[in-house]
Amino acid sequence: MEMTKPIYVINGPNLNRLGKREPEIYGTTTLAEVEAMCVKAAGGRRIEFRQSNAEHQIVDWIHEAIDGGAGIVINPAGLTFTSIPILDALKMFPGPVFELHISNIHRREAIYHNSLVSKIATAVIAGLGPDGYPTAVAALARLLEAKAKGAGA
Ligand code: DHK
Repeated sequence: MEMTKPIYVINGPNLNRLGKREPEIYGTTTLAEVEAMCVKAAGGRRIEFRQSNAEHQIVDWIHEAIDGGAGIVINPAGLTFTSIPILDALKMFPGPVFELHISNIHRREAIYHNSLVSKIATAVIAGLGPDGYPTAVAALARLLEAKAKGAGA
C-alpha cells in the first residue's frame, strides 16, 4: 500500500513564472520542465506536482498528502519565512518532508534567512537551481524505498 502512494511536489507563490522570473537568480527552466524532471527522477513512483500563489491552497494540498502521500518535496517560496499555517500543516504529515529552494537563501538578503519550514523538515536543499527538484525527488524516493525495505525486513 505505502509503496504506491505518490510523492507530492508543492510549489508556492510566483513559481508559476519560473523561467521568466529573475532568471539571474532562478534560471530559465520553466515549471513545466521542472515537473518533467521530477517525474523522471521518481523512477516509477507517482508524482503529484502542484503550484499555487494561495497559502490556503498549499495547506489544503498538505492535508491531502497527509492522507494519501508517501513524502513531500516543498518549495514554499516567500511563504517559507512567514507561514505558520504551512508549518502547522507540515507538522501533521507522518512522512519525510524535504524543503527545497532554487537559490541559496542563506546567501541572499536577511529576509530569506529564517525558514519556519526548516524547523520540521527532514532535509533542506538550497542553491542547486532547478536541478534541486529532481535531486530532492530522487533522494526522497530512495529514502522511502529504504524505509519500505526496513519495514519489510
Ligand atoms: C523562491 C522564492 O520565491 C523566494 O521567496 C525564496 C525561493 C527563494 C527559491 O529559491 O526557490 O525565498
